[in-house]
Amino acid sequence: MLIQGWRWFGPKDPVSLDDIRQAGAREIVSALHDVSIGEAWTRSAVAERKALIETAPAGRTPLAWTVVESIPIPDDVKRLGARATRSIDAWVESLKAVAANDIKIICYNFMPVVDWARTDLDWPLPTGATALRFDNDRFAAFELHILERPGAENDFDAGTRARARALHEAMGPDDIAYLIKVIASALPGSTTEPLTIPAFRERLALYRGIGAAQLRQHLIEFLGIVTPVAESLGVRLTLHPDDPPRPLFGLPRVASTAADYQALFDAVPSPANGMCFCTGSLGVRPDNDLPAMAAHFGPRVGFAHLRATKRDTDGLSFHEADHLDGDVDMVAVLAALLKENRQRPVTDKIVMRPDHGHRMLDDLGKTVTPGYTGIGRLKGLAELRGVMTALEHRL
Ligand code: DNO
Repeated sequence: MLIQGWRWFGPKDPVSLDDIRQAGAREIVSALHDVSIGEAWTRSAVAERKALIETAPAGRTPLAWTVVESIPIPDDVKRLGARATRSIDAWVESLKAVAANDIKIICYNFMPVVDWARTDLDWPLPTGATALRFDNDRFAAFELHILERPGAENDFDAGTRARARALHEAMGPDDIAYLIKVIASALPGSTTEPLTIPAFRERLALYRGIGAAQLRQHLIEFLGIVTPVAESLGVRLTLHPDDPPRPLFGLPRVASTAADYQALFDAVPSPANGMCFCTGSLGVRPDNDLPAMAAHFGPRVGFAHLRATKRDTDGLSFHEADHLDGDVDMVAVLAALLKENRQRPVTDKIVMRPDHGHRMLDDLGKTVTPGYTGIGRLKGLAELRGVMTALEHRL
C-alpha cells in the first residue's frame, strides 16, 4: 500500500487531528504556513509543530509529520535563478530545519505569480454537493475585463472573448469581487502572496521577457544548488506540477508535461530531484498519459496527490470530480505506483494524500478550507484505499 497521508493546515485547520485519525490517514502533510514567503524556517519552529502533531493523547492512534508541503520558492528565484542568492540560502536553511526534524519529503512548485488557480470554489454538483472548478470563460473575463492584461486578447479565441464579455457585463460588484478573491488572493496552501489587481499587474510586469526556456533554466540552477544539500540529508524534493498545466497570464510554466519533467531529470539527475505525482493537475491535459507517466517516472515519485478532474468539451475548463470519476484512469495510475512502491525499502515508500474533496454533508453548513474539506477527502481516501486494497490482494 502507498502510505496514506493527509494535508493539515495546522492548529487553525477546521479539520482536527482526530478527524484525520478517523479518516484512516496516518501521516501528516503540513507546512509552517505562518512564516512569510522567503523567510527561513527554524529548527525549533519545525520541532514545535512536529510535537503538536505527534504527541497523541493517551490511547489515541499516533500520527507522524513526514511530508512538508510546501517550502515556498520566492518570486526572485523564478525570475533570476542562481542569482537570487539570499532567497536560495533561506530556502536551504528551511530545508535543513526540516531534515533536522527527520522529515524526508519536501513538496514545492515553480509556478510564477500564482500557485493553483480556479474560478469557482463552490460549483454546484447535481447531488447538492459543491466542487472546485476552473471555467475558461470566467477566467477570460478576469483576464480581459478585470485584470485588463495587455496581450490577453491573443490568448483567447473570438468565441471565448465574446462569452467572456457577456459574462463580465452580467456580473455585479460582488461577482467581480468574488472572482478577484478566488483568482488573485492565493488559494489555501498557495506558495504565492495574495494580490490586489494593481499588485498583480506589477508582479506580472516583473516577468516581462522571461520565456519558458529561461524559467526552466532558473529551475535547473535552483535544483543544481539545493539537490546536493537534500541528497546529503537524505531528503527527496518533489516538484508539484503546474495547476492547470499550461501557461496562464502570459507567463510560462515548466512542469506541465512528461517532456518538462524529463528535461529536469536529465539536467539534474540527483535522486533528490523528485516528483509529486498530482493526478488532478496533470490530468487536465488530454495529451498527458498518466498511467504511462506514473510507470515511467515511478522511481522519481516521492509523493502523490490523488484526485480526478473532468474536462468540459472546450478542453480547457474542468471541475473536480469524485476521486474515481474523472478523466484519469486512477486504477491504472495506482497499479503503476503500487508496482514501484513494492520495490522500495520500507524507509522510502510513496506517501499519497487524497487531494481536494467535495463540500458535502455536514460540511455544506460549515466553514471549510476550499478543497480541503474533511468529509469530501474522507470519501476520496476511502475510495482510493479500496482500489489499493483490491490491487494488492493476491487471489
Ligand atoms: C493545491 C496544492 C498546491 C500545492 C503547491 C505545491 O491544492 O496542491 O497549492 O501545495 O503547488 O507547492
